[in-house]
Amino acid sequence: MIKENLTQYAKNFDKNVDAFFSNNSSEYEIITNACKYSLLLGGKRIRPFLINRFYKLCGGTDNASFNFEAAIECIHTYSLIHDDLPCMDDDDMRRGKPACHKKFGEAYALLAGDALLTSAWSIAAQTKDIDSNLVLKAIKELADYSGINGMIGGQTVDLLYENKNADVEILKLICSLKTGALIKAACKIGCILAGADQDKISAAEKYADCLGLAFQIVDDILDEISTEEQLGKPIHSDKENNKSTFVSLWGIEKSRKLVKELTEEAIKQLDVFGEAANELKLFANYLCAREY
Ligand code: GRG
Repeated sequence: MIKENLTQYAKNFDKNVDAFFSNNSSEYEIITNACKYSLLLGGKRIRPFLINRFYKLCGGTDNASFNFEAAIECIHTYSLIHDDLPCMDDDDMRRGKPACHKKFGEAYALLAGDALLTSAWSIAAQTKDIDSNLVLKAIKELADYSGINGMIGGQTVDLLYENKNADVEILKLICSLKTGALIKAACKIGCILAGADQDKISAAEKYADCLGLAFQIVDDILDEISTEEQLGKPIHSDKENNKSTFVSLWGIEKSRKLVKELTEEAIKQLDVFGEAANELKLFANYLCAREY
């Protein structure tokens, strides 16, 4: 049921996000094509789904949060494009297809990432039917969680600890910023756009904290036990880049136990929302039991 809801959401998202990307001159259509190639490569759409559902959970009744749903996926996609570049993780495949730089070359992949990041702000700023103070607050959250004290900070610590033995505290820091920051931004932005009170925003934030960590541990487990075909991307790339992972530090069994505890903790945080939060509870279970 939750799997179908997410698939249906992703289908609808893909149909509508396309409209944000067009070029005024065919001279530079390669960059529009590179952006759309990566954006429409079949991601799970977890972050936009979270914005959408927290918006609805906090009383949003229309589709006004869609611009932010598109914006956060643009930022996520840019991070994947840049992360796959030879100067970062140097991965050739993404979502089962050639990575952006393999398809369009490194220079255009760099530009496509830049274009997606800058488009995100334009798309978010064009939000209609929501109080502009709330839109501004949501833009700030998105920028902060994507930036130095968010995803970029996490990627930086990750790079600094290549070829060094990161301990669990460092790994948690990397995870909370690199993976957790955008997930947290998504949950909070959905609430903010709907004008939710601070108690609800804080509950969403705690749900996101647990979910983000559990999600990354699951990612590490899958990297250990799955095949390249199942994941659609190279496996063991952390090992090859001499990076520690939760699995390399804890082993599979302890990692799985922690995922279970974090999922239960995430679910508990949603009690303040009442029965309406059942779908997001199922979502936490689904995400942590995923096989790809
Ligand atoms: C290079 C600016 C820059 C940032 C890099 C997010 C990130 C930081 C790198 C991506 C690589 C990575 C393993 C990140 C951890 C978060 C994660 C598990 C991303 C994959 O997200 P999914 O599973 O991907 O939502 P899909 O393909 O479904 O969108």
